[in-house]
Amino acid sequence: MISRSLGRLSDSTQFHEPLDVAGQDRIVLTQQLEMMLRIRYAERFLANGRRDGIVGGPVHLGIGQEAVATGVAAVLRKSDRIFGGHRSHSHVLSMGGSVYRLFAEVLARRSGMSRGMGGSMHLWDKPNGFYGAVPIVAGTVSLAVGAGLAAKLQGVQDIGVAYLGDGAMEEGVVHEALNLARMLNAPVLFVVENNLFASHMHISLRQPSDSMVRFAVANDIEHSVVDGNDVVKTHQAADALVQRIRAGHGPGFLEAVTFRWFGHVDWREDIDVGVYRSADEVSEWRKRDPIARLYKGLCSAGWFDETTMAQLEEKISQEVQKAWDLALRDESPSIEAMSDYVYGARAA
Ligand SMILES: Cc1ncc(C[n+]2csc(CCOP(=O)(O)OP(=O)(O)O)c2C)c(N)n1
Ligand SMILES: [Mg+2]
Repeated sequence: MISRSLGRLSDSTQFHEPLDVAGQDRIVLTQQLEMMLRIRYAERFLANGRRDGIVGGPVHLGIGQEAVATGVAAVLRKSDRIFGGHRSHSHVLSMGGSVYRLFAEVLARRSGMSRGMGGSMHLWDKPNGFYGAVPIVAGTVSLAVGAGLAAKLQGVQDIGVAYLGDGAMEEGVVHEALNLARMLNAPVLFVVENNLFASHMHISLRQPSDSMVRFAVANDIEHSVVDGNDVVKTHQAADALVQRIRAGHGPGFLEAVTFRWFGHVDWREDIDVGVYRSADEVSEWRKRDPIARLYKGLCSAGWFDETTMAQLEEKISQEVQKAWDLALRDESPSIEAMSDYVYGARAA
């Protein structure tokens, strides 16, 4: 039987209440609400585009998980070195990445983040600190350690950041990366989005414990575990870890417990193929919605109301619609671009 070390944190019936925003900065929280809405609206467009056959390649949606990247990005700099994987729309957008260029990439337009040749799982936005995502699970984790180490050798206070999932924790390279990061005291933050699933398999079928921080403990790495649907707690935990990393005390490890509303890939819920994933569980987790919880917290504090929320949603909806329309009108890359940039050696 799996050891449920996470306890309440992984229980879908818990944490439905509004966030406690007492003592928090109203402007920061409003910006975080806006960012989470931007990520969600953008992913909804991608979901619908995929469903309607406008998007050709697969899209891995993180709707429901927006608070993780939003809370973490709040303590990152554009000069940091951030790496992601197959589900990285939120990672790139939370750093200020352009929704238009994300759409253009997924729609295979030459204006896309990877010149339209990579799609949803090959995002790159170095000006905003995003050094890249690849579909190979755990494929960028060791790169983040190297990039952090490079910053240390360069004498700058920038850090490497590796976003990975609970499934990625099962790859051998992650354990080498954790060990090396600690042995060299590399300035790197590991952010594990523990959404309890890898593809269609629940964690209880894959690991003897649902806790990811146990691997940080094993490597003597400073760590925290938070409700990843609470942007305030995620932000606070990331802040404490990153301050320590920038001060030269070596790596940090943040486990954010969360859940994706859609299935593994594209817009379906996967309640038919999922082991342990039922319509009831998805609907319970929807009540733990990171956006609704922050919105309700802001309302309780008297900082927000239905009208301001409607205005904000209208603004984001228009912004995202404009980005989509613009990207749709762009051209696809030429055939030569493939030999120049994919199989050839022309500089990016
Ligand atoms: C090395 C490798 N093995 C398997 C796959 C197929 N695959 C893609 S995503 C995924 C599950 C990853 O789960 P997790 O790391 O928890 O991320 P999540 O999808 O939950 O965000 C798998 C097995 C792959 N892309 N790369
Ligand atoms: Mg997962």
